[in-house]
Amino acid sequence: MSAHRRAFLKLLALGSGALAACRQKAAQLPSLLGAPVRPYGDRSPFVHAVRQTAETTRTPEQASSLTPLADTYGIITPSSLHFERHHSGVPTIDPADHRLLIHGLVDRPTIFTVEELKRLPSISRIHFLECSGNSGTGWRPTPRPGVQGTHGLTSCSEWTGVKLSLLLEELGVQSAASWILAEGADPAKMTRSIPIAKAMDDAMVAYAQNGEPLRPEQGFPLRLFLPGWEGNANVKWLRRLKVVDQPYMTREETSKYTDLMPDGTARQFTLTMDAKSVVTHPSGGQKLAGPGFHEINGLAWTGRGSVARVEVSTDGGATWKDAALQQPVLPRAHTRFRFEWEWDGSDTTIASRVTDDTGYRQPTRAELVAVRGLNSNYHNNMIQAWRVKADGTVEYAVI
Ligand SMILES: Nc1nc2c(c(=O)[nH]1)N[C@H]1C(S)=C(S)[C@@H](COP(=O)(O)O)O[C@H]1N2
Ligand SMILES: [Mo]
Repeated sequence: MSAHRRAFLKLLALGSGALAACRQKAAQLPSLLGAPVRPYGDRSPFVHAVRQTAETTRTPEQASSLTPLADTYGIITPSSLHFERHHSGVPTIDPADHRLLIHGLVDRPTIFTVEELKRLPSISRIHFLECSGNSGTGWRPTPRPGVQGTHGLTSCSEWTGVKLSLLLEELGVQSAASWILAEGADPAKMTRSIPIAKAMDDAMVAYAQNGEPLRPEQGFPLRLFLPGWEGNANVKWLRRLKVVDQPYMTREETSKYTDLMPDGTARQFTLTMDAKSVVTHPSGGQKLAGPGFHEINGLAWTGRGSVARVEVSTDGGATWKDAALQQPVLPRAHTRFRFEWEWDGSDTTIASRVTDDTGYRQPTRAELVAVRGLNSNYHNNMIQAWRVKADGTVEYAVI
């Protein structure tokens, strides 16, 4: 008999006393009318999960907040819980006043209003967005209490906008063009250089997220969206795209968002996010009610394509078994995995590892450090483990 079937039979074995108590409770349900309709929805007052502010956040320049991954379900992150990272606060932009200038090595430099962009053919795609600083905790010895702290700088939404290739084709890209400088309208005027190949492939100028206009935190009214690429390059409050013939070596691609290698050189323009997975339940800070059936589940994603396989270990990495992948499994999107587990109540360590459809498998911390050393801040995709102690409490662990 399967573990979950046994757990279910235990639930069914309720005594008749419990059934009578349940009927009595039903009879006492209030008969007064409920609350009226609301013009804009809010969640139940009994639901409390919130974005946590990262501990480094002291000023608007350092601001970031983390998605409560342990309290989200499926693959879509509610817009209200999408992680945030901004370098100079969230600007308030009236879309009627906002413009997008596309200039440089194009035949017809053009200024678009938001309304003009919305009149063009649109596309909608479900994709994750991940800061390359996500799970950077793995580089340092300080453990974090839970998965929100270790992995909360990733979220997944349906994004709607205009394909950047459509705009560039209409404007006529000149043959010398090889990069695009993207600039935001926030006080930081954040800028990144983007290879033209990405712009002509799947990049989009997004104006909507999860069925409504972008949230101000996510770049209202326009953001550059680069599926599978590090969060930083997805310039928010997008106001300018300059088509150029070289990378501009901006602050965000020189002193930041580069990783120092053991030989003293730095990895630069590491734009694609490597495959990563993490168990969100049970995870650090949670407490299991007791031995018996528990569903282990979590998220896996890769910037290089789709998740092909997720394996789970319940013995500290000694053995691995395949997890089930929840459909749909979409390219460059969060993928939910599930694994049925019968916990015998002993102290053990659980973890997940993903393999993507390029054949690349998520490394252990030792495998990652052997290649990258310990001077990096970004792009840590090591296997994250959780120790389940005999009393049911769950803690950060490394295997
Ligand atoms: N204009 C602008 N774009 C920006 C930023 C910013 O501060 N200003 N932050 C970047 C960083 S570091 C990340 S990780 C993502 C975060 O996007 P989000 O806040 O929508 O999650 O936006 C990127 N785009
Ligand atoms: Mo970021």
